[in-house]
Amino acid sequence: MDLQDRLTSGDSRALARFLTLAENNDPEAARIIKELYSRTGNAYVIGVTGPPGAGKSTLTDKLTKKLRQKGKTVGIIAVDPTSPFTGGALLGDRIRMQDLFTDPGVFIRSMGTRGHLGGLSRATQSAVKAMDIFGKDFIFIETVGVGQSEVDIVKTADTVVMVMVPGLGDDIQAIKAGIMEIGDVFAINKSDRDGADKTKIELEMMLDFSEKKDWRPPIHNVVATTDAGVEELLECIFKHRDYLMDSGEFKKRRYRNTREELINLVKERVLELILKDTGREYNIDDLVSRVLSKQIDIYSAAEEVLGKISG
Ligand SMILES: Nc1nc2c(ncn2[C@@H]2O[C@H](COP(=O)(O)OP(=O)(O)OP(=O)(O)O)[C@@H](O)[C@H]2O)c(=O)[nH]1
Ligand SMILES: [Mg+2]
Repeated sequence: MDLQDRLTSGDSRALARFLTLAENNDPEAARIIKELYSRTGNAYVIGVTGPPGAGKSTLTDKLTKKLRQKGKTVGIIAVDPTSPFTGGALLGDRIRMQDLFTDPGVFIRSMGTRGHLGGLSRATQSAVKAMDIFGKDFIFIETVGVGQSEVDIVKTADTVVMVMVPGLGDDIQAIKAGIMEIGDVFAINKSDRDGADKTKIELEMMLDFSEKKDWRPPIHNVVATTDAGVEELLECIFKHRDYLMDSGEFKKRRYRNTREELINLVKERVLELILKDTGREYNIDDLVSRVLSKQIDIYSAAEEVLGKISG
């Protein structure tokens, strides 16, 4: 059987193999997705993000166990386990999610920041598609909520769970612009620590001041390590899903994401074509030097590059 058949027949080694191809931007991964595209779009994608060490993996582990109890299958994509903030997280995740590694209904994959950033987001999107084709009911994408690329990745989820911890104080102020708009559900994890109620009040106040939308993100106190509040958090996620479905917002989100993905693919492909065209690498660095030394202006430089495909 070839990889494609093994993937659709539920062979998890085939899924692992496929994800490696996707990560390496191997054309075989794109070919398989092309063939099986009609099977995508069924899994519900949950983004889990928040500051380093907030308990995202522990919470994902607990949410996954609840979904398994309900008979659902789960895929987990942990993005960026090699970031400087989270050194060794991969090993940590193995410990935090160890029961899940032996559960055939769960597939866990870590994706590193290898290559450049556009590549990571494409690889993540391919991974979501592969797990979806594979038949997973729910897919988690865990990313550290630091940096635009991580935010872009998690924005492709259907429901984004923002994990906060007590005592963030000024940090909340600093990151609020980015987080307030992408969080659909807020979890204040480590609520066994002091200041959990205060953090909740602060977050509620911030929501009061932010732009009013039809869906007001619920804020939930949880303790991932003891499972306290996790069932209620999962209910909040389901409520958000119902809201998306009933309001038509689900279709709008998927439209927005597909549009963005399409544009990015085209952009990436065009750039690739230009830079690799006719077998000789286009020397973009040379052009940059010429712009800097004012031998050419930047608009003409861009036209020169584009001229390679249009003319
Ligand atoms: N006290 C307390 N500790 C927790 C709780 N949840 C997680 N932790 C601990 O916090 C640490 C980090 O947990 P992780 O689940 O790895 O956090 P993370 O957000 O995935 O971390 P990175 O992926 O490295 O950013 C671990 O030592 C956990 O045991 C909680 O609710 N209360
Ligand atoms: Mg983690």
